[in-house]
Amino acid sequence: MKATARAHTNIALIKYWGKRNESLILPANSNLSVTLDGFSTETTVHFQEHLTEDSFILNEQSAEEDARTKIAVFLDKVRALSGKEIYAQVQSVNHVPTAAGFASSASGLAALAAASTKAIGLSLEDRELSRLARQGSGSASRSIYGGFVEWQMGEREDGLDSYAIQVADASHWNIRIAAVVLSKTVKKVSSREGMRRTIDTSPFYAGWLEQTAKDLQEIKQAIADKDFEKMGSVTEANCLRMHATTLGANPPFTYWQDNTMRVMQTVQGLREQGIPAFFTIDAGPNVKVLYLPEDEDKIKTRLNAVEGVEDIIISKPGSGISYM
Ligand code: 2P0
Repeated sequence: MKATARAHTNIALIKYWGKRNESLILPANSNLSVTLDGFSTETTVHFQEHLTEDSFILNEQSAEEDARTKIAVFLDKVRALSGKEIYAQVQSVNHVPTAAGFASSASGLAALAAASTKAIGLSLEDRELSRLARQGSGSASRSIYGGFVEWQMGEREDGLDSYAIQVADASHWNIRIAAVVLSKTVKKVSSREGMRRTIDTSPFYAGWLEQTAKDLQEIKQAIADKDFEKMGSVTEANCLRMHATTLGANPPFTYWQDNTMRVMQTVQGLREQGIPAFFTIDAGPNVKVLYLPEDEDKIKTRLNAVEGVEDIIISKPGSGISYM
């Protein structure tokens, strides 16, 4: 009753921002991401009859209580699915090129969903695995697949139709994504709390939702056509609109820092010089930059010169779940 799985993290081009059901983790909007080959989590789950509770070792250290609870709550769902009352030792390693606060719940919960279901003897299709991973962390539903992935919000109250599908595989389009690591990052509002506060209090939220449905259709067309300018401009506008909703929340907040703004302005400056580059930002200060492989040297040189940039980690579209 032991299995090991690896999942890569992902970056949303069309953001998931707000839940319509918090306990089932059902999103208020459909969203779309690229799986990144540069960041992954490898997780081993070992169910054993003699255990009386779940344990969790993360990067070779006993995990904190919050993380252990999240794992145990997720494994309760796996036990319920299998009908087996048995506890597990869980060991995870985050493969992140530098220690930069890039550890991701997306790769973590996707790898846990894959390893735990296999270890307990369930044989789930990708769609079922995505639906299960979603209930651990919304963005994990997308990390089941490689390449370009859409998490379809679904319509049902029970969440049975809320799972991710692959839009195009990793070989479809040879783009690059640079994760720009910033030197000082302050404690942020968690994405869970940020989403909740925004959906509950921001008057800008309705406008965000309305435009996001259109953005999703446009970006799917741009991906099918491999239209980089279109894909990048929709991505950047969608990111800016998501972050605008936080400024309208009560109390207002932002994930940006001064060095976040400097990277954004550098990317816009690259475009003014004819180099197609576009940024996107999640619930934190770090910036991801999308560009084409032929521009890599120029992009790296310019980003490395920005005050406050500590490192740049380059990814290509990566693969979905794999078993070791
Ligand atoms: C995304 N984010 O689409 C968005 C954009 C952050 C900003 O998904 O509450 O860890 O566990 O479902 O998936 C981060 O939130 O949140 C996220 P939960 P999750 O990638």
